Amino acid sequence: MAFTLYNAPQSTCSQRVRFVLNAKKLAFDEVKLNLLEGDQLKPDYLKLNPNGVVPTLDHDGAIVTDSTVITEYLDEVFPAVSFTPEQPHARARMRALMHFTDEMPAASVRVPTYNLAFLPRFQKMSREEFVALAESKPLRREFMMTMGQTGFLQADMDAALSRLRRSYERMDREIAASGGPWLLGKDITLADVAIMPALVRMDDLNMAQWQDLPRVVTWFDNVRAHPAFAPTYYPGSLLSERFPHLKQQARAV
Ligand SMILES: N[C@@H](CCC(=O)N[C@@H](CS)C(=O)NCC(=O)O)C(=O)O
Repeated sequence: MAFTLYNAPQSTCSQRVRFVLNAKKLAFDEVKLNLLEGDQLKPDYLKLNPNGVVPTLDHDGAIVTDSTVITEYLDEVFPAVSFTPEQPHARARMRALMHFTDEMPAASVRVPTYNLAFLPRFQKMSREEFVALAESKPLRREFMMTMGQTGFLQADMDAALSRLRRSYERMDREIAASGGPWLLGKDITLADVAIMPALVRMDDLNMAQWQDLPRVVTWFDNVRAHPAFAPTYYPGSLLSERFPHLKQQARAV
């Protein structure tokens, strides 16, 4: 049994999959793609993942894409350390939270990420180079063109931060309703794994806005204390390690 994970150290979607592999103690080879250099858009990689994004898992030749799908796949195939509740209704709630996460915090976190980390690189490109880059991205063409070479507008940034804030408030309500300490109660599930990287990213950008929500503060402490956390966030996994200017800059946003 062999796993190869095509991923990127700082990619939030990749971090979900690394967390589950590490928690299950499944050894895996990592192919690290340089997303800024466009490794994810090369023809050989597009054959594995036509969306041109990471992560992609190769399990003995079986290719699985999309981070939440990969984490569910791993939980089905290796259920010994389970992240999925037994009871069907609890499973449905877990999946609903995963959908919420992809729609709200995981999507919103891209706005500050791109504005703060990637924009300086895009600004150095000619218009033609930038448009060609945007057009080469199967999923993110319009996102890139909206950002343009001057960055997302303050209104876009404010909207993303508002959506993130509402996501923390939703977490708070879910933890309160389930009795915590995790979103669905006493056991960590894939719903917790799905939302984890968004909070880690915002904390890394010095933009954590959940300090007044003690249940979320405790949740964040717990996720960072989980044995799978440190091997997942190995050195080089935080954006601020690659772009040290970020911590300073974020304060000014
Ligand atoms: N829904 C996909 C989204 C994957 C995704 O957006 N990956 C980002 C990194 S977190 C990526 O590869 N971006 C490269 C690009 O936009 O060109 C998943 O969860 O796997």
